[in-house]
Amino acid sequence: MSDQQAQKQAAAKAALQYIEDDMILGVGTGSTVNCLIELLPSVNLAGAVASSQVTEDKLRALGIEIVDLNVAGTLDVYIDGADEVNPELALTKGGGGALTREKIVAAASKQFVCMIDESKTVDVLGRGFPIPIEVLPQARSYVARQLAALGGEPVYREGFVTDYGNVILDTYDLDVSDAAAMEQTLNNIVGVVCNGIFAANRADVVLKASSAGVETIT
Ligand code: ABF
Repeated sequence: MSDQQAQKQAAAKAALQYIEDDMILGVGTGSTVNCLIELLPSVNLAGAVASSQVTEDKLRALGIEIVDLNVAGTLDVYIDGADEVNPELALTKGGGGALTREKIVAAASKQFVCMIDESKTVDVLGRGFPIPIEVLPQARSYVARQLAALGGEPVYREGFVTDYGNVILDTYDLDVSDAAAMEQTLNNIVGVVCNGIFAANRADVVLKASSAGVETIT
């Protein structure tokens, strides 16, 4: 097993302490979350709200009841991974393409617990990893021009369609030194459904695994 995989597993194990019996848990998407999902049979959940179809399918396969977010109401805890985390605990998410549903579940949760391995921490979002932007298919070209005008370099994620039938523009070179401001600027472009900067819905707790163990950052 690689060091990175071991760290993902360690972060997932540490996240278990935030889960209480009989709660409806918000469950994210990605390889770190997959480590958490493997551990969920050891806890007694009332159900789960899934942030993607892939996660939903994995939870169902374990016999965990899937609850519609509209029925669940406000969740106590949402646990997910991230592609990047900055010192203010703002995140880049959406490498797996599930950013819109992830942001909805994060917004509807009282506490967002984010599990990462040590490769995910950065000073400024968007310098290593592009910002994924979910766009209505018809607006793809228009939005790409607006992103270029902001100094970004959008790359169409070919062959990928989101759970909502939209497309993704992975955008390099945006100035994300003020994550909250850039999140808002991107939201204001007509045709953008959601962007992968999670500043308004930043993590409340980050569990960062490294070879030294798991650090809790708040
Ligand atoms: C999801 O999975 C995404 O928002 C993020 O892109 C990704 C993190 O992936 P992994 O845990 O596989 O590194 O949470």
